[in-house]
Amino acid sequence: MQISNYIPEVISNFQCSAEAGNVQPYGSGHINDSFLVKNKTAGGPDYLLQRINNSIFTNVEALTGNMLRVTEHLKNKVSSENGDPLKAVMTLIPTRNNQHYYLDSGGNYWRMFYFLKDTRSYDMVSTEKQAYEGGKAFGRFQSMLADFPSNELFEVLPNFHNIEFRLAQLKEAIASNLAGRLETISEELELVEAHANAMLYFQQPETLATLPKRVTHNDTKFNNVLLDQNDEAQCVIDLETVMQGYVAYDFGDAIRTIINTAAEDEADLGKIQLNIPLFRAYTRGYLEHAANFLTDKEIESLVKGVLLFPYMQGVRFLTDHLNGDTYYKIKFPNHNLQRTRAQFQLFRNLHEKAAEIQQIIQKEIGNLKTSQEHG
Ligand code: GN1
Ligand code: MG
Repeated sequence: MQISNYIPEVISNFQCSAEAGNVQPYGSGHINDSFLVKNKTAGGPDYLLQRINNSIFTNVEALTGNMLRVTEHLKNKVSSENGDPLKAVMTLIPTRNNQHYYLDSGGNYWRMFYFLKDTRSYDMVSTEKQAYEGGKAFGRFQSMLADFPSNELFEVLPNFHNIEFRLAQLKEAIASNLAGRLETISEELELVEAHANAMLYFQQPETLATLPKRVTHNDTKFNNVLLDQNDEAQCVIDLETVMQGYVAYDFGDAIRTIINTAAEDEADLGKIQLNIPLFRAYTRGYLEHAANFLTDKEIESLVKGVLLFPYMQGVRFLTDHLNGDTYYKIKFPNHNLQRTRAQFQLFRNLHEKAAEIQQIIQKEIGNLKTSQEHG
């Protein structure tokens, strides 16, 4: 049976007044299926319905528990600052049994949120204002969660951002060569090999001993921030991978989309360049909210995240390509290979400019300190 056939059953089991006949696919996620569901009554709230990919997110119960705790914490913070928690934070809709996910008769897991109207998300950033607002959104997100006991969060996807683990997965994929695609990727494997050791920063004992673990979002692509009609930050979405992590993970994964002048899967590698003004604007917005809790060691680590994320994303896409495209949704044959090449091109560019990137971060920190002293 097609997924959409379950939707009437699913909708009738959430505490909502959704119109089962008015459902459309929504968004550009690589893992879950999202739908926009309209309210039965004009003017009533619409809903975002998601089918959770249960082969990746195997413990939906614990994942939902994380989401509930995190959104409640964020909502309290927003309320105490006189903001509107319904606009600034995603709201999970309960089921008729007062759960926050629903298991349908076909074995699919679903969750539902209020749809935040008059907002937009961008796969690519085009203005400095958008980049700055994105930085503010994720900086604020981390800072509001800085007092949350991160060790109490369930580890939804163990080793999610552990590059040693990702490289081991790649090695396995090479050994099995399930899809028979090994011959065509020797250039990519050369790049992986050449930089593997330098990428182990976050796995080194010295780093582990000195870098604090915090609550991190772990999927800070720019399209996971909703901006309002004036392109101002409104809400951070896609909270399913919120876990304990390093702040540089979120910074690096965000920069992966912000600094790139092309799409994540751009086929024409010549179009993949670095937009430094957008990087600077994001960094400024981020640090304005995060600098007050970051340690010097964390600030130093940010550039490591910037290099790691396109590299690791490329490794993950390449692994999936070798395995026959079983993890990420693809739109055409060899899509994962095209994504890999685009991410590795971005990595090459960033690697060349790492010193400049580092200087910009330092300069923005310096500016912030000066303006605080004078303000
Ligand atoms: C996946 O589905 P989406 O777009 O939210 C992936 C992220 C990757 C991203 C690459 C659970 O996120 O880790 O960075 O694709 N999510 C998971 O675009 O693997
Ligand atoms: Mg995601």
